[in-house]
Amino acid sequence: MTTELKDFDATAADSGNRATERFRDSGKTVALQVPKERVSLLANEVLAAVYDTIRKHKVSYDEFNALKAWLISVGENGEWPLFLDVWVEHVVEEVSTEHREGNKGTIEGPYYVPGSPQFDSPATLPMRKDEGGTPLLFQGQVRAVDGTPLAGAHVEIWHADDDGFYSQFAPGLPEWNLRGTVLADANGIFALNTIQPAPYQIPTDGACGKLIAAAGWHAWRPAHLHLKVSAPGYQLLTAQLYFEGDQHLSDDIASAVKPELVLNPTARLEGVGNEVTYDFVLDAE
Ligand code: MBD
Ligand code: FE
Repeated sequence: MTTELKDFDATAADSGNRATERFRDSGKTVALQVPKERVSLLANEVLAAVYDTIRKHKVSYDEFNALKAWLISVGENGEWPLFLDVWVEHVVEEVSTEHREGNKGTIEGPYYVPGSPQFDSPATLPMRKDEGGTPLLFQGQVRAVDGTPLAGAHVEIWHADDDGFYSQFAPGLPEWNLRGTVLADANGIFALNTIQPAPYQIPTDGACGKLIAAAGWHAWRPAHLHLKVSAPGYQLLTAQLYFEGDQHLSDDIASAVKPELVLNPTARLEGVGNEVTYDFVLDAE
């Protein structure tokens, strides 16, 4: 599938609408059939929680109408993927991976694009000649829970640039900037060169930003690398890795930080920038 790179702006509505389009194209809703009993159970319980909140806090018509207007604008801005991934996905991730013995993962978020260019390890992610940010050598091994190295495992990585922008969701960036799939070697070892991303603020000029401002919250996520690590016969691991010392590790707006996911890069002995080693352990299917 090729992406039409239309002109667009760095607005919440533009990145939101692209995330919405991406989700529609993702195939995640194909053949999706939630049984009637389950829909009824979940819808009733969610509504019951809403009724409880309304009664407990005596919600007024003004507040009800503010909510209605806001929900309408979430859709108009294409921000349902952003809203759900920031405020809901982390609990779905928690319950769906609770039995794993391998690596902790975390949420995918709204800016994944499948089909990134593939490179044999060691690799350098596609980036601009003058890409900002501290160079980072990220390396490690992909193994099974029993320690078997997973030859040829795929380490798919995507992240924001030094200004906090994701390619294909912000204007003016090369299509696959800072996105790539690195193939581990026969020993499951991978190494890739990229840059350390900057802390990331979710778009503030759309509906999600409006909620954040109206509630007096902040819009920050700690700087992060997104990853999908996979090998045939093993469960796909979707993860993010963060950086020690980041000021938003303890108050991520998306509640997606786990202590096991924090990197501590050190200055490279040879070459410029930092390096860090992190191994991935996958559960069998
Ligand atoms: C991101 O980059 C992200 O990772 C999440 C979860 C939500 C919004 C933007
Ligand atoms: Fe992200």
